[in-house]
Amino acid sequence: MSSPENEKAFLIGVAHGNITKHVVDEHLDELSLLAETAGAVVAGRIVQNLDKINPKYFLGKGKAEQVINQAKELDVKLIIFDEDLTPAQIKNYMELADNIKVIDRSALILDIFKQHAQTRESKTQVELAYNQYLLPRLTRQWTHLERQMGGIGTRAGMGETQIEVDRRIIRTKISKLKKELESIEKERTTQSQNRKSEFRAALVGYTNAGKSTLFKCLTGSDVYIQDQLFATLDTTIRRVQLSDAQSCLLSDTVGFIRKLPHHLVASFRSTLKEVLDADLLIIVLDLSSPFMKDHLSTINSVLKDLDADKLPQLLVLNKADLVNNADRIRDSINAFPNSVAVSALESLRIDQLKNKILKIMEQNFQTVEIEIPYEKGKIISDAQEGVVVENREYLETGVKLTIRGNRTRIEQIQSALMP
Ligand SMILES: Nc1nc2c(ncn2[C@@H]2O[C@H](COP(=O)(O)OP(=O)(O)OP(=O)(O)O)[C@@H](O)[C@H]2O)c(=O)[nH]1
Ligand SMILES: [Mg+2]
Repeated sequence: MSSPENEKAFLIGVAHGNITKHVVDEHLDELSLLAETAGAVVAGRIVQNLDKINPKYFLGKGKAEQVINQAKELDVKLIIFDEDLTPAQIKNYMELADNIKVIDRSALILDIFKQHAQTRESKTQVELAYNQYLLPRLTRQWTHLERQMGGIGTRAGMGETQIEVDRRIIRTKISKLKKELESIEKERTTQSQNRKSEFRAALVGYTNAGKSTLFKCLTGSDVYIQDQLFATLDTTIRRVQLSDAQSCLLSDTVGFIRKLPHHLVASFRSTLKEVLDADLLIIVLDLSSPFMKDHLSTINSVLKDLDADKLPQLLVLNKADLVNNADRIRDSINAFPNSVAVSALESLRIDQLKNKILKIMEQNFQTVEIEIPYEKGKIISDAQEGVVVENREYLETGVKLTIRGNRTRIEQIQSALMP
């Protein structure tokens, strides 16, 4: 099996319809990062203008042959299309290209997910998405390639067990994975029920925007941070202390990307929906990226797809330390009404962010007065946890407290006082 570290790759982008060459170039920059994250070395990129998509090779036949020949000359073993290829197109390329693998963006993203999955849940999710992607693409050539070459785009799923050429086996595998996922999800739902009484915020954003770095900065928890796409696949939930009296729960989860393969969105749907069942979405954007606005629209369309577009949002413009131009920072803050510019890496303006979260949290705060008899000493101390004590008065028979806090916490305290 070839080592993925030295897999030389060509990237192919196509300008057609209203997609200009300039846009294709930007998309290829991103594809290049994806390829590097998967372990490839990008040896070149080809941007092709097309009036009409050729059903057989996506590109015209002449161009397709030219690309393959160029690849052979430069000892390139992997060709990656930014566009989705149909199963038939992949098959045609396999016939044309001998030992050169031709894959699309979805296969590349799936490969990265496969490499980065850590827990049983994410491994099962990725495995399911991969097998669903593979099923219509399963051909003799594919299994031949997988066995002969391995590496990027063929690593996931099959490989080890050679006889899995039969679609029936893949189908059985898919239904088994689905069942397994259901049972993992059940366990997780039980755990999450216990957190319902707390204010929950979720970090959401484009991959590599700095969500995990911000998570670490806010919670002190040592999560995995890398200058890589999809470093995080699994969700982590920790507490953030927002002020002396107030805290909330914060989650860090998988990032989004343009054209996230729909099998992956489907597999991760339940995890994502649970994370997004929050009181506040903290959208993390990379202020230093020229594509920040595109990233935001990708995020919003995934959120819409997951029915989470109506939740309160707070925009965090991260990596402000990389932007030297103060005007640009100010313009961006003005352009996005509910936003704050921070540097998670250098812990800049994190207090301002915490205050903003606190303000949103306080919108659903209540202030109540309660009287607790002195003999209920434990309740007296419990009632001052997780709330702001605005006034404390010592009466003859007990303490009168004026407390302010989130509705659920106040209700908990009140019910503890019920006879
Ligand atoms: N200069 C600078 N770099 C940052 C900042 N925040 C994060 N980074 C860097 O950006 C890269 C990605 O950071 P992560 O925190 O892993 O990003 P993420 O959004 O969790 O990414 P995925 O989990 O891969 O989707 C790392 O190299 C970080 O060190 C920041 O405020 N300033
Ligand atoms: Mg991360």
